[in-house]
Amino acid sequence: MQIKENLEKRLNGKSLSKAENLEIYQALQQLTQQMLADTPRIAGDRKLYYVSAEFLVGKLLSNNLINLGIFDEVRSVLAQAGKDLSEIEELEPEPSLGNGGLGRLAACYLDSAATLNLPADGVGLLYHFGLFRQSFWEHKQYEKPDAWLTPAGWVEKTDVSFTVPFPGGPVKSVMYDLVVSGYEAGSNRLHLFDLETVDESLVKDGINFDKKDIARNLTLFLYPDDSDDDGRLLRVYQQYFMVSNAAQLIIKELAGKGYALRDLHKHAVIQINDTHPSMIIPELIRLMRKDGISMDEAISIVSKTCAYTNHTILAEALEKWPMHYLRQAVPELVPIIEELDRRVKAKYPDQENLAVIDEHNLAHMAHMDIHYGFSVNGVAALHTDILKEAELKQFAQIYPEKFNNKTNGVTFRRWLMHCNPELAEFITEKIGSGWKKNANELEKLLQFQDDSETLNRLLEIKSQKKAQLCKYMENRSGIQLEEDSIFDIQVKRLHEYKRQQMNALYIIWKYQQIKAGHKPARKLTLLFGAKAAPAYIIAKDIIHLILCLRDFIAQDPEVSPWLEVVMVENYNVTWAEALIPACDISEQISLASKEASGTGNMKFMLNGAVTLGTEDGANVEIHELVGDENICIFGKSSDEVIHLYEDGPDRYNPAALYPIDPEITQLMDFIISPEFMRLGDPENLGRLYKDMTRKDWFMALLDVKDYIKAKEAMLADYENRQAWAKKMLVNIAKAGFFSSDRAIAQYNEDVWHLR
Ligand code: 26Q
Repeated sequence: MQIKENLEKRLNGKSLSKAENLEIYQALQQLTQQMLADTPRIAGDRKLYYVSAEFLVGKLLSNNLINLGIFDEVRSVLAQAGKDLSEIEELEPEPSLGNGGLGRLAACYLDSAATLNLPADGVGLLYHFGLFRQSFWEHKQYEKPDAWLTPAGWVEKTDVSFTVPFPGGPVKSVMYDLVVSGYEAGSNRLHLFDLETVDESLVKDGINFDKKDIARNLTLFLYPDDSDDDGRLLRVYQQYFMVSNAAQLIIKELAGKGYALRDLHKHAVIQINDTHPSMIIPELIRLMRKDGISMDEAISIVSKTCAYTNHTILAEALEKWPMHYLRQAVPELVPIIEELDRRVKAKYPDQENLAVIDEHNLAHMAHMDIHYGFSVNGVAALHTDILKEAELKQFAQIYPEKFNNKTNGVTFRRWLMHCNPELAEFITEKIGSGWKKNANELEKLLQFQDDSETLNRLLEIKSQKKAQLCKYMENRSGIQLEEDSIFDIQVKRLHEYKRQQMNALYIIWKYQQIKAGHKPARKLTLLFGAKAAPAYIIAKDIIHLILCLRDFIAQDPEVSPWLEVVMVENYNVTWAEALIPACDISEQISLASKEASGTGNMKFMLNGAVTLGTEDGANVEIHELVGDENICIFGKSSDEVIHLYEDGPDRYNPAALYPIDPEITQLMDFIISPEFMRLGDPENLGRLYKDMTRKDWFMALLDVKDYIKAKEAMLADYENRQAWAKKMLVNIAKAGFFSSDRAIAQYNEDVWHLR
């Protein structure tokens, strides 16, 4: 049946042109769901289970339409009826089942695994409330629960259920499935486990709730990182619930294929996404022991099945659970974890830094993964080097064969074809459509790097995407952006190491320059999007600073024609899809050595933005690929930074810069100046000022002058439009390496060996 007829049948005969957008959305969703159900399930004799506490999938309608190959057809059928697909899509709620990079990466990887027709399912939790919904009031962040689950959505209840043994008594799970479609390929599943007894009515005002009643609250919330302490025990319960279900599902599927449990490692591979699912190791051992397998053999089988990805080098983000938590939440795992620790200590009696359980009775989840998994990978070349040479050096020395790098990637279906169809079509016009299946073919664009017609088209498309963002912004926030200004964008979680505060210092500098009469060649619009973890005080102070700067500048008629600050409320995947294609300057300014990879940097590059960044994470690889001409790198190197941290008391001290360096003093003093304090809250601004001038743990003051210089150089470069367009072109052409298809192919080649 034709799409139009099919939709109208679902609308009970109503014509498309007469139907409301919501009705059309529902009809389209059902049609798509039906087509997904009809796509062949990818099968194989050796399957991957990607276990992750987060899957930040984003809206699914367009993504599925693209993967089913009917996006263009649907769009034009709707257009003929006077309907706009992007307006219809607006009605879809976004599942926010992730905090940021790690969760979004998991979603890109599922997309690519299905596209490559690899048997690979995701396993995670069905949070009733995703990451909190952010709003701003009086220059501050407020958090509200995000009830994203709607009765008629993409998630389908299955009849699979397991019993999870908790100390307070067993609980029963329910498995929900989301179809993961590959691009013109078969489909896999994302299995999300829920607890039947969860009670949404526990959530009243805000995002606080009774954390003690496990049976009623287990899957209510996704944890924001750097969460408050009293949630930690509940997080252990959540993690155990996730891995126990995952382990039982894996074993059930193995048995379903007729294989013995001892052959697990031959038919299954488990990717542990950061340490959040690490307890799957002792849980599998526990289940094997129950099945009569000896401890030695169980450990050996599990160690051949599990692989671990590390996503962070920040010590405070590495999970270390107090043993008394584990005794309380997962008593049956404790003797197993103790045995795993005993074996390590027996083998390496003099090396305390290899222990699973340390002298403070903390269980190091990463250590357990490294000893009892067969692969450990970092997520960008620099990150893996730092793991091998510094953070996890003691492990790399005893297990050199386990360590490998897998530089992150992003799916070009969502991050180009869906969010920037104009650019995607133009690329296809120039080099054919082979790039959609083989992203390296984007390099063919290089032959046009001196072709002024191509360059002009790139500039036109960028203007078009900027105009679209202006409209979108006006509709959603009532803010009128200036289309002809330079769009400089920093969107990512709010964290001190990502240094949104350094960007804010640039804004202060620019404000002061304009006040002093140095008018720029063109207006600059700085766009931010970031959620701060609710308990992360300094991060919230940084949001406060940015929001105050926004209004302070907007109220100044001398400066506002040249400078504007915008912070979007509730930044999420949907916002990213609108912002990234419209970006001129991509801000990737983390303190070198701190950002494991970054994936936003890749999405921006792919959409023709030029990176302003430090030599950190995957920026290093972007730099290598595009060359000095097509990226703007500044700041201290990771080696320098690592030395500064090693130098102990002689380490970097901001007091050497403030109040000694007059330029830095002028920037910092602005924050506590009476006229600025009048607009903001003296408590927040005072605290941030103190922190930045006395601690500055992520060294914003160290790099800020270099940063200002680099940004100014970029703004000057921007004025040579042809030269800038050439930079855009080279960035797009070289982005192929950052396709998640490449990343997944490498995981499969080196780690998974699926078949
Ligand atoms: C830990 C304990 C308790 C509560 C929460 C957490 C928690 C939650 C989320 C710890 C970490 C996260 C998320 C980490 C994350 O997103 N890391 C990012 O991963 C990306 C994909 O590899 C990288 O590109 C980023 O550089 C990295 O910051």
